[in-house]
Formats: sequence, C-alpha cells, structure tokens
Amino acid sequence: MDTSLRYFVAGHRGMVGSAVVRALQRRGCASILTATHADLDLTDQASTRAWFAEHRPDVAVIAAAKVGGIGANSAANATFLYENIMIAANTVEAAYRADVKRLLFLGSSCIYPRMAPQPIREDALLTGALEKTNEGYALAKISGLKLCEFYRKQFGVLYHSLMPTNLYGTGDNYDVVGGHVLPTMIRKFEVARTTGAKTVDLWGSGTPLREFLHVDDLAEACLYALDMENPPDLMNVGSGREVTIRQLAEMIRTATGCEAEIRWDSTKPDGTPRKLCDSSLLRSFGWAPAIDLEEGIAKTVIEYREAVAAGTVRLGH
Ligand code: GFB
Repeated sequence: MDTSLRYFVAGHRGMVGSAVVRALQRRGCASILTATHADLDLTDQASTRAWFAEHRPDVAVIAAAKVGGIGANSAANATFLYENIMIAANTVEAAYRADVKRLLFLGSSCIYPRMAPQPIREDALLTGALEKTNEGYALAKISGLKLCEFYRKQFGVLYHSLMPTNLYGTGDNYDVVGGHVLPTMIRKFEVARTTGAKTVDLWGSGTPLREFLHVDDLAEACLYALDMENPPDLMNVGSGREVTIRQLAEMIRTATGCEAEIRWDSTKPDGTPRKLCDSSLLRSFGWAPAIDLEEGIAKTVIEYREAVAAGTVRLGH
C-alpha cells in the first residue's frame, strides 16, 4: 500500500477504528489523521464538510458509528438509524467535496435479510425483511453502502464497503446492558468469578448461531481491500466459523475459569436465528483470518483483566 498517502480514520477511539490505526501504523503509514468527537461531530454536516475541506485526506476509512448489542439496538432504533445515517451521508458527501479519491465504509452483517440463505452472500442484500431488533442500524448501513456504490458510479470516486460479521477484541465495550454478547459475557463471568457468585444470567435461549471475528483480522481485511485496484462495491468479512450462543458461553466460562452456573433468561430477545457470512469473495483475493476464536477470547480476557486493573475498561457508549 502507498504509505505516503494521508489516511483519515473516522472513529479512531472505537474498537474498529483503533484497530485500523494500529494496522496502518504496522505498515509504516506516515500520516494518519484522526479527530476526537469533541473536535468533529460527524452527525453535523457543516463541521464534517469544514473538517474534510481543511485536512483533505487522500483516503478515508469510515469506522465511526453508533454501535451496540441487541439490547441497545432494540431500545433505540431511532437513534441508531438517525446517527448512523447522518455519519454515512455527511462523511461520503464531505469526502467527495474535498476530492478524497478513496473511501472505505464499514457496515455490518445485520444489513442482510433476517432469513437470508446461509452462509450469506453479498447478493442477498435487499432480498427480504430485516431483523427487527436492529432494523434502524441496518437501514443506516444499507444507505451508507449504497451511497458509496452510487457515488462511485455517478462521480467516478473509488468508494467501497466491507460488511464485517460480529466483531470482538482489543478496545471493546464492556457495558453489560448495551454491549455486544461476547464482551458482555466476559464481563459477566469475570464479575461472577471475582465475587464468587453462583449464577450468571445470560439472554435468550442460547440457540442462535453467530460468527465472530477478531477486530485485528478485520483491520487487516480493511488494508487488503484498500490495496485492491478495483474492489467490488461490497464484500463480507467473516471468520467462516459459527457457534451457538450457548457454545460461546461455555468457551468464555472456560477461558475465565469461572465456575458459576448459567441461567438463560427467556424474557430477553434471541435476535436473528443465524448470521453466517459467506466471505469467499474477499478470500478469493487472498485475505484470510489469522486469529481463531479460542485464541482470540483468551487474549481478550487477558486484555480485559489488564484494563480492569488499570481502570481503563470501557463501560459505555
Ligand atoms: O452481540 P449481540 O448483542 O447482537 O448478541 P446481535 C445477541 C445474541 O446473544 C442474542 C444473546 O441471541 C442474545 O440472546 N445473548 C446472550 C446476549 N446473553 C447475552 C448478553 O448478556 N448480552 C447480549 N447483548 N446478548 C448485533 C446488532 O446483533 O450484531 C448490531 O444488534 C450489530 O446491530 C451486531 O449488527 C454485529 O448479534 O444479535
């Protein structure tokens, strides 16, 4: 990749953005631009335009988003739709106005229909109804990827998208109410282990299937996509391995060394029954994940313990 270009990573304090920054640094990129939320509110059109006009990056990676797990999404579909649609529209348009030649937009596998054939290929997009618990987030991400596709077609700029599966890893958010399932389970089992609690309450039936990818594998996929001269508009990024929520819980209980009993709370939602990405398109260009789930969970538990000890664990959105 061209390490002399100026790269802007939107959302550099989040799990995905910080992993992309680390990956760009590993490649030796000299100029990585970032902006804190206080300096640049991406939901604000005027500030976003002004920022791009002033800094004029060569490449933009849009990893900024309002994100959360099934609890946060289902409680706030309006906020997830509004904030994410504003971020997508403002960044794509401001980048175009500032003559940014290349932009990589990050979405999510929840853009696909709830009952899409599995593993889910990119061409399943817009073929059926969405999962209700995260419909707002999904609609915003669909709009974002379509903006990229249409700007590319209409204006000749190289704007394209990756759709990652469920992510976890360094810098995750451990908020047990609004967070994603994997970090939430780490926190719940760690709290039970350290307090000696006899039970851990988890949500739903434990039967849904999910695919998990370590965020460092996603960051490498981003650089892979940015290296491609003529990337497809949309490519999935997943590990290819799915586990039930129950299996995930057992893995995390083992990794934490917690002996508490699991209780399943059926009043909480299961969400989509299955969500396995077909990532053969990106893999056909040579990318492959490097971190298997057990290894990634073990590393994440260590990082979580270090963050707790240092008082730096993220507990909110
Ligand atoms: O990561 P998660 O919250 O969201 O995982 P999604 C939800 C699944 O884990 C459901 C089960 O089947 C839950 O019933 N689960 C079990 C738990 N225990 C817990 C728990 O303590 N906390 C949580 N959060 N779940 C998200 C979307 O969907 O996936 C986002 O809401 C995004 O929009 C993300 O697309 C990738 O996998 O269901």
